[in-house]
Amino acid sequence: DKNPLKAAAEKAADALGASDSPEEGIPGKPGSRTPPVDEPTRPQPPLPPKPDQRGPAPMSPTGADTGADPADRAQSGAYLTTAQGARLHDSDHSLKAGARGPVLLQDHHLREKITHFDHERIPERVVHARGAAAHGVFRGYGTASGVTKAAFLAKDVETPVFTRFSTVLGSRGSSDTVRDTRGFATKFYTEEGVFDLVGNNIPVFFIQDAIKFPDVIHAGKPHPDREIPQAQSAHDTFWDFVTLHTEAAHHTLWNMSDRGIPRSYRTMEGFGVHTFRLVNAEGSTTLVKFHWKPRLGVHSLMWEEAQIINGTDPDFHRRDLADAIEAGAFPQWELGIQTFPDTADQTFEGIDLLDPTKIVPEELAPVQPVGLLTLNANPSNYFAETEQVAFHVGHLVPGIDITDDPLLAGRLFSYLDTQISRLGGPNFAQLPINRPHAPVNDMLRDGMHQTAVHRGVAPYRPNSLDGGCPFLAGADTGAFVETPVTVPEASKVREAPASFADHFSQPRLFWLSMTPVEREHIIAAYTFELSKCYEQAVKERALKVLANIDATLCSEVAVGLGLPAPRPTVELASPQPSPALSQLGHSWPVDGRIVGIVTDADGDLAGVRAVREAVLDAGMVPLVVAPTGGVLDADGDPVTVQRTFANARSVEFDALLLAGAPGRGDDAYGARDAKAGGSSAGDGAVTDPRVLLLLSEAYRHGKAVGGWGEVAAVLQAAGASPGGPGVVTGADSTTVLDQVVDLLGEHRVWDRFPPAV
Ligand code: HDE
Repeated sequence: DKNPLKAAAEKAADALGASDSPEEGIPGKPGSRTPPVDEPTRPQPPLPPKPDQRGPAPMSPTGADTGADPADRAQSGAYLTTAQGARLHDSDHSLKAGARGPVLLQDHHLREKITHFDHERIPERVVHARGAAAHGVFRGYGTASGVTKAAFLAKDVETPVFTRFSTVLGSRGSSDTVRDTRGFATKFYTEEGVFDLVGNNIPVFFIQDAIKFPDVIHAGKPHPDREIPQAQSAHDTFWDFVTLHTEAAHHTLWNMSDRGIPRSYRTMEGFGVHTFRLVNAEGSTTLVKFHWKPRLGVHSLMWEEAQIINGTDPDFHRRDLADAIEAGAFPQWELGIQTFPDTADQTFEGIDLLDPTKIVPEELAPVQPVGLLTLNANPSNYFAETEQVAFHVGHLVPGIDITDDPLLAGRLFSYLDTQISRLGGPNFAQLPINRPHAPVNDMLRDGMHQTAVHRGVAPYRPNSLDGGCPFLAGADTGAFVETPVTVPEASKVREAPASFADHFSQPRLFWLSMTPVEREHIIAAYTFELSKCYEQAVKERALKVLANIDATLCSEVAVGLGLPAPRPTVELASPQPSPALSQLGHSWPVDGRIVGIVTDADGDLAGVRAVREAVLDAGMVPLVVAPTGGVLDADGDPVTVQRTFANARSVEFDALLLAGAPGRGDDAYGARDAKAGGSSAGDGAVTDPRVLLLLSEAYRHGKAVGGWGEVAAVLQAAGASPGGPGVVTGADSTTVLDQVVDLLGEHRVWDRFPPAV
């Protein structure tokens, strides 16, 4: 009856190289043994091997068993072959006229190998190029049956899904922790066809009309002359656009808030952004907004942390998602809907539901849970799945329909269009990751990369040659029938409705809903980004926009830029704040959080062992950090080291604990091993500067730090005074940990940042 949380944490620990047993280590990780390599023996094994003779599936990078069935491998047979299946006897040397002679054109294998390689890349997505994805299941609670007939929501059923997270602006190889919006796209393989919920982690968008999409993306992408900066909004063209288009103020404010730098994909909310129209079995309609609520709470990075991670681990989010799933700590989100009556004016409490720059505060329309998403399997092949998956807001199933949001209208066109060029033709729905799980019987034929062998002679309707097949369904036999919405009589115009002109009341609502520390982060983000702009006019215009949101926000950013704060040009609204918009004030599960335990050979290793076990018991991951790799076994009971002072950086840890050293001499934490020399810890002891950096960064980033035994002087030297907010000390390692667990539940030690504005 093992604690399941502990079991998951132990797996996570193994995956991160935190195994305490040198025998069970991970290749390439400290304390690991190298697994035996199956050298090909001569003579070669007989062909063809039965699937169960092929040996285990390849190990994953973290060494965990992927559970993949070796029989599922795309490749089969024991021998290397050409693409045509002819066995090869050499793939390392070109065919030449003599060992030093010219290479012969007749070398088919050489030409095939290089030609295929030359065409391995496909165009990256024009936006959302960098992503990471996972398979999973969605369990409908059956609570939505009153508003929709879509079976995966209306019934208590399980639907397979594939979810891809992404940044928007960066190229495929850019860093994960840049300040940007994140995509959150989920493909539901329902029994009634594919439904895609193609959302973001920010509930509003920069623009109100899709015709502006090329403009906003051209402005956000790197400058066309030098193609810099990569994956950043901190540059002139972005700020030029968002200050000339004040409808962008709301989304920009979310980007400048902590939402722009999530801690993990697992701690992001997701939003469908547009208002959708649900249809129930009786044909009644309800307007809705979709929300994903993460089980681990909404949690963000600190800006400095994000910048350090960009250098130390640009794959931070991708790695976090894959490691968590591999360890069995499956990320979960609850899907919820805000519902609104489908009235002729399509507004709710005065908020225009067709305006994608507006939210409806949860306090006015609560988010009602309708199902649970669990991501439980990593892709087996990045290209085949994560890169080739094709989402589309137009992939709808009966019971879910669209509204007239003009942004949504353009998206309904764009996704299929872009995929035809990105995936090289119109047949990408046949790729395994895109194939519906419902039967497909279309009349689409031929085209590039057609892999189906269609039968029959009459791909047209009606026909008399193929027995009249296939037949048409009606609403009663599961057809998608468009809701017969009345379209008002109107003239053709290129205009926006008057309500779309309110650009400032909701940014103000967001600002007023933030806590003081969240506001400080927003001010710092605007100041940083605008200070990266060269054009004075852009900075001045940005301050004018901020003046229309809030006077303090504007004046604080103006101080940072060394510019005068302008006066507002609109009357500032007084909206009721929405506490649901703030990330603070909640306590969340701590599973999967990473606790660093810093020690050296003189440290209290019994205490290290005890706290390691207690961290695992709490469902978290312990990582022992010491001067060098290997094992510490001063007392004959070895402790495996997972990180060294040379490769550890504070950003990997959610909390840091120092192991005290009974009877330690003047050298604390391996100072004698540090070539760079040490710093005085105040009592004559010398501490390795890398330990001080670990601690001071963790402290600055609002993380719980502490230790047990004689650690006060080292903490003090790192600027983390014992007894200060979130600095926990005591005699016993596990008692200290108990307090750290409480602090971790709140994500950060917010008390460390007293209000300044
Ligand atoms: Fe997208 N968007 N978008 N978008 N979008 C794409 O489709 C587009 C918008 C979103 O992981 C593209 O296959 C237009 C809002 C996500 O594969 C493209 C407009 C929201 C992803 C496209 C928008 C999104 C995309 C690029 C303005 C949140 C990544 C590659 C009208 C609700 C999906 C592709 C994945 C990708 C067009 C605005 C979310 C070009 C024209 C608003 C999560 O078709």
